Amino acid sequence: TTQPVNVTVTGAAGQIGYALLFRIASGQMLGPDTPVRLRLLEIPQGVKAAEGTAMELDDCAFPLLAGIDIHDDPRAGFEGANVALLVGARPRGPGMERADLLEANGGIFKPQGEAINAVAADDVKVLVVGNPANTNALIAASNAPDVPKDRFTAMTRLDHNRALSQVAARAGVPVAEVRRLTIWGNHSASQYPDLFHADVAGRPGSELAQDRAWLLDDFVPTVAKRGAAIIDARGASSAASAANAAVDHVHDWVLGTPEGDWTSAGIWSDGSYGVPEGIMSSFPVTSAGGPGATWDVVPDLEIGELSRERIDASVAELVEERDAVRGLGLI
Ligand code: NAX
Repeated sequence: TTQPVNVTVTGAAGQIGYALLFRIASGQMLGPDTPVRLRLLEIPQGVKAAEGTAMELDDCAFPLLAGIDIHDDPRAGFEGANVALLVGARPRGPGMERADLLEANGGIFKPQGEAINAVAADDVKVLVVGNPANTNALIAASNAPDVPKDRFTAMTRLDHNRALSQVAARAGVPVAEVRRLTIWGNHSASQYPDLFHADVAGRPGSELAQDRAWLLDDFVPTVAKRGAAIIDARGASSAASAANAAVDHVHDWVLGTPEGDWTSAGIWSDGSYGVPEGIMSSFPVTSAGGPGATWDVVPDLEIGELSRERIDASVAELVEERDAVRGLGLI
């Protein structure tokens, strides 16, 4: 294809935006043959900083970058979007209750869902990064009735990549030799990184999982609480690794997951694995790539008792969040 792909990035002036835009413009997200046109969507206070980032993008002279425009109105920002990365969100402020957080984000993701419904391209693919990512994705999808639900996704790829890295380190193998890990549930501390089906340099992940103390007191909490550990060490939340995960997610969705492997993504549940239909939960997924590519849940995995409990607990949290945003009239 020589026709540029329209990529809208919200929160473009934020720290993830700064790490993300250059990767997209260089071709790392959609491949080396696909030109991109960037649409940056910010709130009015973020527009000037976004203009600065756009100047730097110009100064990279990326051969694949066909143009950049900047908007503070969602109807303009999502016009013709083929790929939409919803990064900007309202962070939890001091003393803010969960209901306040969900309501504040509803004020962002409801109008963005409506705008996507009205003006995005027919093939739009949406990735929600801004937290609480799963429920923000649910709000956006629910307010875009004409867009198939499977076009809306929430990012758990950073959790997935964190889990790959932890397993590789534990097993003493290169990270490229770890396959078929799964993040289940919510992108929150309740998430469940599952290595029972993994292939760790040719050995079953269940072997590593036999060390229950390591599994439950080290691996699972290290992955689930990695975001907090980064904030503690860096004095700022994950940015480059989050941007990298967003690039990976869209890359694999559009171009396909590697043969013999899968990845993790928050998707609209179709009821698979006992996860109630109509919540945005993370599953093991593959994509065949190409036009009209969808995330397909990996079928027929055997879920043991330990995994079942952990998945159910994270899913219960998602159901609570769904009920809360339903109560607020956001979905
Ligand atoms: P920043 O605060 O650096 O940037 C956010 C940007 O979004 C700001 O420039 C702000 O002006 C803009 N913004 C706010 N409301 C907007 C709206 N309605 N329309 C357009 N832009 C808007 O945050 P950053 O560190 O970039 O993080 C962005 C989001 O990613 C946060 O919600 C964060 O919690 C979330 N994360 C999600 C991760 C995941 O794995 N799903 C991991 C990393 C990150 O924590």
